[in-house]
Amino acid sequence: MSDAKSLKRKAAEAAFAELDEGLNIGIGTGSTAEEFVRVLAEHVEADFEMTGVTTSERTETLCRELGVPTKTLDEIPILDVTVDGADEIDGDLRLIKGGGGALLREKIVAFSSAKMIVIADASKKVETLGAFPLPIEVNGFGLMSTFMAIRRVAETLDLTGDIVLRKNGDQPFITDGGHLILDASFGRIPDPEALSAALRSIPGIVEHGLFIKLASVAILASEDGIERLE
Ligand code: ABF
Repeated sequence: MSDAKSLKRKAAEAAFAELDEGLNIGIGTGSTAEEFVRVLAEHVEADFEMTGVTTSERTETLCRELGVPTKTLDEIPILDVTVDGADEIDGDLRLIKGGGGALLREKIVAFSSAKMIVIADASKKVETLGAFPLPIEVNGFGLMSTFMAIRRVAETLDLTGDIVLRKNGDQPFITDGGHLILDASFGRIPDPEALSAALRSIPGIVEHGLFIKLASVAILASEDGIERLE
């Protein structure tokens, strides 16, 4: 197992160790969340009881392949816990998510959960959010107008930088919900709450990748061991 993969596995195992049997668990997206699915699958095979609600078609497919039982969020609208990865995590447990393109379902599932455990390798911890481009999921209708509105509201917060349409090869990347993603390279986001509120005022934005007051715990794995933030 590569070093990076083994750190993800370590974080996933530490998150699993915090779970009781019989829970309804939101399951995130991305390579770290996939390690968590693998850990779950091993325990399910040994008769550990749980039900998962996945945050993407990609995670749903992996759960099916590995025999992790899932239901839809409509079948289980309130979850005990969600375990998911992140692109950046700051000291106040504010996150940037959406690098994997699943931010809308991830946010809906996290919001529907009593608790959100973030798992990551320690390199995801940052002083200030923003080095990772902020993913913003937008409706295809009026794309240019939404793009310009994002620029405008960002400038009122002194945030500048490239905003680009995410591509999949030479085609626009399409989310599981059928939307597009704009990746905004602001560099530093000193006031994530203000940016979140400003983006929320733009009708063409479906959701953005700032997760604020959603994570309860972050489990960060490094060569030195596990750091737990809460
Ligand atoms: C999901 O996967 C996303 O919100 C985040 O963008 C990404 C992290 O991916 P990885 O675990 O592969 O670094 O959690």
